[in-house]
Amino acid sequence: MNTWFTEQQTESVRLGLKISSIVWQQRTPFQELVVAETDAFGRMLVLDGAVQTTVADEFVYHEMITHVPLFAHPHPRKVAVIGGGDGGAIREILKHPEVEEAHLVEIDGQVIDAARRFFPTISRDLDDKRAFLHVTDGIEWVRQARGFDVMIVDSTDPVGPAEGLFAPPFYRSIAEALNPDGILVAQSESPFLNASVVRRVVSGVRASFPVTRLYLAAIPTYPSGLWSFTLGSKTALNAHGRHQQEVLTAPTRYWTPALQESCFALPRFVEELIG
Ligand code: AG3
Repeated sequence: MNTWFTEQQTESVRLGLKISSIVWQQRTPFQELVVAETDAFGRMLVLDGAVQTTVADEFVYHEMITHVPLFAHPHPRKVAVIGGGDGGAIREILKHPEVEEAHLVEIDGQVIDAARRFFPTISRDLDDKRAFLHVTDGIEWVRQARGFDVMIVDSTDPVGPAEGLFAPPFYRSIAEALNPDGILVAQSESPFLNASVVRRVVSGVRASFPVTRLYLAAIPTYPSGLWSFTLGSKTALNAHGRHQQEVLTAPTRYWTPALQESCFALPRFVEELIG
């Protein structure tokens, strides 16, 4: 089979991946879901034409969206992921022994079902006794949530069901759901190809969090390969050094203690982008 999957990332940029098979394809009530086998990155999950995750590079995204905020927090006990139905963020969060509850709030239950069925290495901890699954609208759910230490917005691009997850009122309601020392992280797209989204997320988070930082990671199957995450903290980020002890119950492949200390140092063009 000589078939190519193409993601139209912008009007003038496409990503092409050679695929050996389409494993599953379905229209859910929210989006078009495709699972395909790629030659270069292994099995891949696509929602509405946008690559969400591949078996070969998912570790970068899932480790960086979780360990950076969890180690920035002095005692992350209660954590929530909004989106992230594949379960990769939950798997990483549960490597922290001090986490007592990891809530997953996914609007599309069929993403969770597909992850369980086709991505066992990513979804494997969704049945952990510290994992709590809520198949519901994240915006509504966060409005009534209280007492969280860390909230992670693991969303798709800001179109369709995820649009409201990029809006300032959502960050405000996350700030209210967090404890006084709480931390938010949201995936904030590519500084090369989605500069206006990066700015939108940073300014939205700044409006509700006194401390706002951006950090980057290299994710080859996402637009431009350079991806950003925006962190908001209600208090100063004090270097309590928890990341220097070997506290994780399973190893990481991208995140390291040294990366934790250096990840907020940005390339100049990104510093200028966010002002
Ligand atoms: N969520 C971020 C995916 C955004 C990728 N965008 C794109 N390919 N146009 C990933 C979910 C993984 N848990």
